[in-house]
Amino acid sequence: QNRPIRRALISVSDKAGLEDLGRYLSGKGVEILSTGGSAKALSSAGIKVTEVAAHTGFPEIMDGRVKTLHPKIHGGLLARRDSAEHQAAQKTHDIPDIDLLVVNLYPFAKTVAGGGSWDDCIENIDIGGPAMLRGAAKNHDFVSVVTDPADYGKLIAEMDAQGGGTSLAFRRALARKAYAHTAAYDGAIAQWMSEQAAEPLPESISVSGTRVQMLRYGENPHQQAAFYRAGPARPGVATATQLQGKELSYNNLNDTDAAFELVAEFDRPAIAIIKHANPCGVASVDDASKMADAYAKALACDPVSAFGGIIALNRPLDAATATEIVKLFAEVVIAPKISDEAKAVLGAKPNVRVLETGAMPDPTAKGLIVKSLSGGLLVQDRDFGHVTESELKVVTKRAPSAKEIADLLFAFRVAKHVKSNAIVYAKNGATVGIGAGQMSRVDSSRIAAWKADEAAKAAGSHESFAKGSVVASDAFFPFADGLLAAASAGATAVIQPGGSMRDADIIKAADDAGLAMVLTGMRHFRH
Ligand code: 93A
Repeated sequence: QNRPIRRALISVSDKAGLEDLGRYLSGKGVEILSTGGSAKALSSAGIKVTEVAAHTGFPEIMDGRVKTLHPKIHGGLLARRDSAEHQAAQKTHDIPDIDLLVVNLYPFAKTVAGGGSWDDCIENIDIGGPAMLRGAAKNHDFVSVVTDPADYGKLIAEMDAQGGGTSLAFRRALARKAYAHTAAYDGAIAQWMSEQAAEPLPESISVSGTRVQMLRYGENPHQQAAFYRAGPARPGVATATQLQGKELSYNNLNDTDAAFELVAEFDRPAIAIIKHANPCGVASVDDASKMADAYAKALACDPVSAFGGIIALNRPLDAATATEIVKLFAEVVIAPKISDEAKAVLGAKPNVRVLETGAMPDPTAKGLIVKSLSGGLLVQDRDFGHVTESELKVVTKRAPSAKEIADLLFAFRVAKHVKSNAIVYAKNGATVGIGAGQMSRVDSSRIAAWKADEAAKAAGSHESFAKGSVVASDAFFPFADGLLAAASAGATAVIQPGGSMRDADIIKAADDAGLAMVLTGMRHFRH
């Protein structure tokens, strides 16, 4: 249980607190092994160290790429002190025990964040450090492993309390932290590499497509229009089969695309109702047999605007849901599949355009978006950003509950598909107020809150739908006012990209208002 510490290996990039720790260990009679820079820092502070190279009899080579990658190091960290076989191997190959490992890794994330070159970033991928951390953490029955300078004090307190050793519970907690650290470290490398792999945009571009269909007119009756098929096929409005209804108009095509791309964002069964390419209600449910509930919740968000809307589903449309849909006038219904019973129900409303796509598009797939402006083309990656829970950074004193997290992610994914400035209130997997397309964020906040009040009134509720909701913003709050508007409307948690000059003020305002807030680090403007 309690293991003494007689030999330590110290190899740290962040030299903070190194001297104090070295002096303490030395004072306890611990033999210190150390790598180049760490050894230099320790010995210049008058602390006795043995260079790893002297210990292994093998020099640091290849600019330090190979310094601790030696059986004498890894054997010392991995040997079971209760195994006769391991001890025999140690004796044969002269491998002394290493009881404490203090390592913090090459600053990879910092190098990336500081705009380091490709070569700099690659050179800052630590190999020997994680290998030792993983080995020592695996052998935590016997070895203590520290990765964070903030834990040096805890190690010292533990050794003082345990007569110069450490307890198993302490070592196990350190091991957990070490694996969390190496996992996050490799995660950051993988993410950076995939970002770097992005194809550069071409030197020149020519847009070509095949005219599929002349449209009756464009956005307005005095504009000619046609639909052209172009680019790689993607399940959606351009490839769908139209089962019934009038010909799709220019605006129908545009709005239906927006609606279907929005519902593609969710793993859970979801329905969106779209007007003028903005959602007026989106709801998700836990089971595809409850799509009619999802429709009712989406409709309740803004029943006035929903009239004449486009309805998109990310699961098959069943008869129960179709029965609800036909009660109100809908322009278009789009779903990956329409059941035979649902087809029969929709057949009673022959003007409704019904589209079946066969599949859902991948929201994270890469692709280019082309937009024309006077005298040119604007080309960009499609917004394949898809924030997940592990990317959220809690910045307030209060962390959101699991239920709030689910609603926050839902709201943020909806906000991605709302014209900027976008503010989305959500509760129980459904939007309850959406503010879209305003020139000021605080106006979007106010509109979203007002919509939540109106929807509540329409439903005969005395309490605004925003009460107990969460709120998402597609871009950072430049001032605290938008956030405070959300808090006074009744939101309890906030999701937003962060990155404002005034983030500290905004976080303080959130804390003062008792809000939980997470930052995504990713913005979703949509114009
Ligand atoms: O290049 S490495 O991956 N090769 C190694 O064998 C190795 N061993 C330790 N980097 C390695 N380290 C890292 O060196 C440690 O993780 C630590 O970050 C750094 C400490 O080097 P120095 O003591 O020379 O400043």
